[in-house]
Amino acid sequence: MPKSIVIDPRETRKPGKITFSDIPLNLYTPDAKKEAEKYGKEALVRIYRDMAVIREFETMLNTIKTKGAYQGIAYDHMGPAHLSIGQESTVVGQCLTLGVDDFIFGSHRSHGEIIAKCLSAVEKLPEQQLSSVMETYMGGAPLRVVQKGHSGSLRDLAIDYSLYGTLAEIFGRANGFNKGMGGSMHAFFAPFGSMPNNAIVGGSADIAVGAALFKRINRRPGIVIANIGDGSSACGPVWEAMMIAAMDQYRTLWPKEIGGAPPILFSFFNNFYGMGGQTMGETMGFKVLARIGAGVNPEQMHAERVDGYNPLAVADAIERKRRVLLEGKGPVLLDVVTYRYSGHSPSDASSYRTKEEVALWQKVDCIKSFGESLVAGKIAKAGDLESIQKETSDRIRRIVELAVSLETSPRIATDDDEIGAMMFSFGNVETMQEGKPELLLSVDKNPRVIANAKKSRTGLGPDGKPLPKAQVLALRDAIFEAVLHRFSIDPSMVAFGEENRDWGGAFAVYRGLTETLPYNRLFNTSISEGAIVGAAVGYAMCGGRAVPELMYCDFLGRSGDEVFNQLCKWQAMSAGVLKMPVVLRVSVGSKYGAQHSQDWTSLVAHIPGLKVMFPATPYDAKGMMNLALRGTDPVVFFESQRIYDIGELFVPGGVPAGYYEVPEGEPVIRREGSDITIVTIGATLYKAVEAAEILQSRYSVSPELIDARFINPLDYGPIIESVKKTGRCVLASDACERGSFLHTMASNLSQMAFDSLDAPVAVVGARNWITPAAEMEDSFFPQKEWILDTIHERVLPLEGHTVRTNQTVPEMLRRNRRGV
Ligand SMILES: Cc1ncc(C[n+]2csc(CCOP(=O)(O)OP(=O)(O)O)c2C)c(N)n1
Ligand SMILES: [Mg+2]
Repeated sequence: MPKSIVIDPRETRKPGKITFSDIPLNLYTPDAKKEAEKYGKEALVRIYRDMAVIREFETMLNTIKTKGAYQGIAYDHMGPAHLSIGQESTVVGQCLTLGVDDFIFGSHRSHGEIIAKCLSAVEKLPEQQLSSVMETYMGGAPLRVVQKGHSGSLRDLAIDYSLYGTLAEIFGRANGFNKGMGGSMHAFFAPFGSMPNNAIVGGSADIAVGAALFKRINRRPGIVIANIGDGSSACGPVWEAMMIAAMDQYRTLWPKEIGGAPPILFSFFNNFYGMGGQTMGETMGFKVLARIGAGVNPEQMHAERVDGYNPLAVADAIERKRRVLLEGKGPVLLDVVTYRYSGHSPSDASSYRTKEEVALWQKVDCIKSFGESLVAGKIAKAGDLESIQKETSDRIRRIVELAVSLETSPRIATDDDEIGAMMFSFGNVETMQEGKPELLLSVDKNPRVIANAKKSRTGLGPDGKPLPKAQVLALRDAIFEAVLHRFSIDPSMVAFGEENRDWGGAFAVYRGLTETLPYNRLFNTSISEGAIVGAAVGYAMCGGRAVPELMYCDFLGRSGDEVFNQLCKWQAMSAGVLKMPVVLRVSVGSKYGAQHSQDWTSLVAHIPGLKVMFPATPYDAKGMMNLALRGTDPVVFFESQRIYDIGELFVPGGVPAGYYEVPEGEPVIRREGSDITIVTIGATLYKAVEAAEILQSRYSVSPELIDARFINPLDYGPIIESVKKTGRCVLASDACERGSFLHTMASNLSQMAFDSLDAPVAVVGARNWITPAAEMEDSFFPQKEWILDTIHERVLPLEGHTVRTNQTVPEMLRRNRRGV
């Protein structure tokens, strides 16, 4: 079903010019009377109080970091504290009109955001809901600490609770909102709409887009704000996030009732510095950050500059933009002008700016100025404000006392039962959300399902010989079956990436899905690998299941941060509060040269927090995809382009039509033998099958062939059992030999099965070169001869064998010396 938008040369070649709309700069006009009417006296005083609380909280952290004590309470805080002293009005203004359903994501400098969002929720939540959150979150542990001896109102208690949960988190304590696993730069409190903060500059941008997509697609209320710094406006993933957020398709192709573009607001807290780099005049060329929006879409992202030193100017902008977002007309960009007096961190000597500049901003300090306006407008008396300062200082002192005490606020155990147990959630969840999955066509009417029904489910004919490829249910069909099954039962499931829709998936894995799924469940994205993965992370952490795709493994570098720092870490950094049901499909190429033919399984194997799977047969592809798609952990699912066409050659009966799963982490024996164990990962299995046949027929050596199929988690048990029997082991895969995961496996086997080994464990990998042209590829990827020659030279001399390649130890030495 091709798209209906026609690109007409008569239109696109017409001469003309684009005119831009004016970009408003600081157009809010303060009006004390109107503001008092609109917000009421109490709310205005609360703005002052909230700003004062944040200021005191961060002043406390600064004092502890620089002097080792606060109000006489000594403490050595070893971790970071990126303070936003001076910026309080931005966050309090932002949260003034936000509801609990509105989410904010932030940066390394987000203590203020967490506190502002929590205090806003404390004010807005009905009392019963408020106490229920506090009583149930982490089994009520943080609540019990602040409850002891507290005599004020429930909302007052909830303020203590918010501050204590945040500070305990910063200090790495078990009562922290994320059990101390997030710490200062990653702390958050989801029940109040304060979502993960990110130590990677700009890291929240694409994650927040994913959260906004979740809201849109699953019809959830509220908007999503990505609070990021001016420095982050130069980061690739931030641009990618804006591109995905601004895609035309939300308005042109998605069902109207979805409501338009995802409700995402990119809020740049523009303090004019990224550490010491000055974004206005030095490291960037935009002069005014709000200009960025004009390059993104005709609406110019509704961008404007807001005076972030006036909380009410920020509140006004958020309220107006919120309406735009809820109407589906986003994305929105705000350039929120602000300034931090504190250094980038407490150790920053501020050598990049003058004292005079800091003094200029201090003179118009947001808290001082706002206090003065309250007094001038007769909203509060100077004495009231002094009382707020005093109460705040007493409150922070109380919280610090509780948070520094190891007795009241212990740390979690640093072992596998505690930290290790947070790495994966091992969920078994049929559907991430309730409801009826949206399908355009029932599964049985899907054209590909109908076509597949005519195919042989086994790759072997009655004579035991492989059937022609066109007749068999291939590996790509097997993946399709698993994906379609989960789409048909989990209403929250979405898949997106490049060429996911009309093209039929980059390698035809999704052919037929377009007919069955509306745009809001299966869509093409811009060519934004970082944001594709980042959006999936945000979508999943809000409670949906996402299947993003990287067209080639070689593009993993483009999504490096999202895979290596986000996808893998948020379950543990949230102490299990968040789940990460994301299956990242990664196609491993061949025949396309150096930048399209690399197996990078080893890169992801190295990163804690990822499950890594690499099926090599259709049976496994379906069973492993089924397994991945009902879990709640991030899985990087590798698929080799070399074998997308292959039928099932190992499992008698072929690929079952119904649902089944491959047991997690279990390697499978493809051929039993007694003299040598050959373990493969991925498509190298088929080269090893050829080598095994020669070993048996030509040299009477009986090989046991194991397909690891999992990289993490991996049960070494069956491999060790095999090695115990054979005493010898060779490992082979298409990954470049140096740094390959196979070396980890070899090292583990050498230690775990040392007594059974008669020879060293040998590794056969691809050459440590660029992948040459298709015609020369056999000199790069492991061939059956390499396996045989390696066995002959390093494991078990094969009588009468003539080597074709040099797999000797001196050659290994030579190659390593040359770095190849
Ligand atoms: C990807 C990345 N690069 C560099 C850093 C180191 N770093 C931490 S904060 C920062 C400056 C960020 O500036 P900005 O986005 O304006 O936020 P601000 O610190 O001003 O709040 C840098 C370079 C990082 N954390 N992540
Ligand atoms: Mg900055």
